Amino acid sequence: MTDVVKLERHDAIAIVTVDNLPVNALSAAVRRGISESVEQAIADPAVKAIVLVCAGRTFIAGADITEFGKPPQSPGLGEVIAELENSPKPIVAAIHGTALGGGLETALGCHYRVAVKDAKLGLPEVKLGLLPGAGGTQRLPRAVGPELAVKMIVGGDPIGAADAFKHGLIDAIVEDTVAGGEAFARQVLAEQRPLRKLRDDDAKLQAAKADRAIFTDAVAAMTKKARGLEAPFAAADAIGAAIDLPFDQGLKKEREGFMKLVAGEQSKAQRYAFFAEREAAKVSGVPDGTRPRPVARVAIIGAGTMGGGIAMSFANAGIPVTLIETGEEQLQRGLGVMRKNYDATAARGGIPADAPTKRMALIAGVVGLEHVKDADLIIEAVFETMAVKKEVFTAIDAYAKPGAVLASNTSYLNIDEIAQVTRRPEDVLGMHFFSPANVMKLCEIVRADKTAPDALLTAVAIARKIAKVPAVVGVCDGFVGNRMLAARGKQAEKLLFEGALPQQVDAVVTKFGMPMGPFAMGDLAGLDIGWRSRKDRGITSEIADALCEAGRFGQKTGKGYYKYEPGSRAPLPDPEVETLINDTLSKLGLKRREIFDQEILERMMYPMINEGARILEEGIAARPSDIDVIWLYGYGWPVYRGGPMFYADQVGLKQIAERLSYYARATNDATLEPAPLLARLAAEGGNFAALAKPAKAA
Ligand code: 3H9
Repeated sequence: MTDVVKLERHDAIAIVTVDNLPVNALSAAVRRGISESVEQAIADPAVKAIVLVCAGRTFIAGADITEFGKPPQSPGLGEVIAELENSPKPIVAAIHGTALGGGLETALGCHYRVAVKDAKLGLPEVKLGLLPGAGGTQRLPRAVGPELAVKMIVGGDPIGAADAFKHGLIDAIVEDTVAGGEAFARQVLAEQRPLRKLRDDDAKLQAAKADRAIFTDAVAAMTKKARGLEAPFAAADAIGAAIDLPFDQGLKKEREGFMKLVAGEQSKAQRYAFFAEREAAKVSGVPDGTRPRPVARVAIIGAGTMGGGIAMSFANAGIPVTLIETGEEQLQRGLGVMRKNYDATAARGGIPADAPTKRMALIAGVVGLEHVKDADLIIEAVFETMAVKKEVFTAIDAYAKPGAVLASNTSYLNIDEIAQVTRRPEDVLGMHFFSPANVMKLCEIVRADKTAPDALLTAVAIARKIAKVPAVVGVCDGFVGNRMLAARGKQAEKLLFEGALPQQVDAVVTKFGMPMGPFAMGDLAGLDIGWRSRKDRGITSEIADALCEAGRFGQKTGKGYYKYEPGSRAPLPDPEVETLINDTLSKLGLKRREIFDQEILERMMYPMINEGARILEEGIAARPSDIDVIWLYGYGWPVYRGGPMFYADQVGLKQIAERLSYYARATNDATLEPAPLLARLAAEGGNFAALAKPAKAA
């Protein structure tokens, strides 16, 4: 019919195949193709039933996200779905891969759905700051009941075929989409008519109509973590309309909600983040045809918090790990912590009951660095000093097999220097995981001077395989994330000397959407670490030093910038800290001034953005979007604000440059002057987005 949709006939069964790689997104051509094919099949007297299938790796994975924000093209998806639903001949959607968003909505417009056993079905629109806009909020509750519909639509996670079958979302599990779909279609030919249209089937809504708490409780549970986000609440409203209103009115309500969200700032940021994440996996400056090296076994050195978390990430992906410690006691302690973590997750229902044993079985704990010899990738996660790292890398070099990739999990040390102690610097790079490493999704992949392209791609590929989001960065102190964080930390500290209190600074940062402010974060990490390092370097920071001298090391001592009730991690403002700050300032002859929240916000965010600009200038990050990915996945930057560089473009670079210059003068701090790149873009009326360089696919 068209290039992207084909129509064939197998006797009485018409097969409509969508073939729009890579994920069969519903572009205008696909919508037109489905509509025309179905029309033709209906008109053909020899056709008695229609099967809708997809070529390639997946059923339709949704609307074409790149079309959002552009003028709409006919036919709209809603119209196509109505055509399917109103077809006088039964239509069977046969699903493999992932039927997502508009893809599942298309399937919900069909009279029957079948799927292969590893298929997944979901409405993930909330993750793009949207709600399902082609009837999903009205048909899914009618297919599976409002409770599960809320879970799937407001939460955005897909379900597997077995669950889908159990809850009536699909009618059968088949071996193969075309053969299985066709066989199913023949089977239902003789079934009683009229055909079932989900729009007319209110049976599963009755319980929630009688007792609205079924719906509101489900919404409350699913929106608990939706702070600051608009889409989950709008999606819940649309599902509520399915319960309260006739189908067509519910559909209208859904449409209004969708149109509002798709035009809004949040969805724009979330769609940007979706593509930024995929872009980050494409590495620039790698010759065409470079392939990652195979990785069958990984060795991790160090069974502490980081090493253990990294080992769990590999075991979670089914990759065998050799976990190496220097002594039996440390090893057993590390393995014990991992087992406890797994058990706790299983007890919460986060993983199947047998998963802890299965995953621990993939982790072989051993003592002695010689055990790295079988590994294709070795990740060092030992104490953060250069001397220790060098010692460990010298030993790895002695034992590792040729071609193994040697990675350090350092969060700031110079990888070039580490690589120099080996005879194979081309195999050395950084893989900087974030704590807790089994939870946090970011992995900064640090490309050193001599890192070979295929070693780099190996790290990127394996990071994706263990469900991390990789971002390639260059060597500098703190790499991208921690270097920008340090720029923010410096301002946070200065604000205390000028009159702000920790809770005021933190409140501005959390109101912006970050999970924690800098002072609560300091308390969590432990203030004694910075204190010791300042002492070593002969540096003072009078307020932080005074806190440590008073034994206030943060959460671990129940007191830091805040106080903590026993057993609680909730930071409580402490009048003693205010007194301590006042005393320190009077000793230094400083006076507190009133500082408004807007100043705090600007001084928390703009210096970070400025540092981001320097990072781009120096080529430490290849693209502004890579920096955004690092903040989204490593530091909990709110996805609806896209990331610091995206946010900067929204505020306007001219405004940011002006404010930075102002603060440079007002606080006598030349480091706040706009970086040359930022100053240039601001003067030209430019933005970071325009700098995005296309990369070659990894
Ligand atoms: C929606 O449906 C709204 C409707 O309710 C209402 C309409 C009125 N569009 O992720 P991958 C690209 S909203 C355009 O690396 P995987 C992606 O950018 C949509 N492009 O593969 C990448 O391009 P490139 C609801 C898309 O195997 C390539 O495909 N649906 C789309 O790891 C491969 O992607 C969703 O939110 C798209 N919809 O994962 C699903 N999807 O190679 C979004 C992907 O140039 N998609 N691309 O970098 C996904 O979750 C994953 O892509 C999927 C495959 C699980 C499907």
